[in-house]
Amino acid sequence: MNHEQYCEGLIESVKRQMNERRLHHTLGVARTAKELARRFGVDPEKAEIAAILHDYCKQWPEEKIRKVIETTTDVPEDLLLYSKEIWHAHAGAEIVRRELEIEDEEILNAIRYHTTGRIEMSLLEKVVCLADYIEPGRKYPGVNEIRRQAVSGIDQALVEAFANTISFLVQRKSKVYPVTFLTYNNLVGKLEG
Ligand code: DGI
Ligand code: FE
Ligand code: FE
Repeated sequence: MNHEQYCEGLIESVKRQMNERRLHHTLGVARTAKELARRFGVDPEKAEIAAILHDYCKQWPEEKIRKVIETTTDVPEDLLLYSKEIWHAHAGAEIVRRELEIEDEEILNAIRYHTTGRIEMSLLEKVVCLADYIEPGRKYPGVNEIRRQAVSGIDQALVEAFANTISFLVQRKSKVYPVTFLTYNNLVGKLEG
């Protein structure tokens, strides 16, 4: 089986987990991740696989996602204290390991950290995270500035992206998962050199 056939199979599995709108987003992320991977010199096949799977359980019932997190040993203990919007990334990595036998740790980490980021993200993790922010279907205030930054560099673009998310959460007076701040600070530190 070649890469294209393998991806088609993954898309068939992904289709059963989500509505058409979420699938359309997923396919946009896959295309964008492949493009960014080529631009920034990471394995485009791994980027495509991680992107296809990145929101695998996003539309699963909350209780099912919580169960997965509670039965997985390497999920941060405080995750459940923060927005359920961030749970699907850690849970998704574990679920595709169990259900689709994805064993590549680089791919699993790209899924696991696509929402919150983490300190010292790999280039593959950055590519999937950024692709999620700027795929063609995304429309939110500030998205075009992130797309512009992506031309200069992936760290610049991610600083713009995390600044956007943090501002949005603070504006709503929502909690911010501390790792999101740490990721932002780490990237700003890299840019300041
Ligand atoms: O799954 P997607 O909608 O494609 O995108 P995502 O995985 O980046 O989900 C991000 C959502 O989670 C976004 O609407 C903001 C929300 N959120 C809530 N708390 C946090 C958070 N995002 C981050 N990065 N950190 C948080 O603490
Ligand atoms: Fe997501
Ligand atoms: Fe997404």
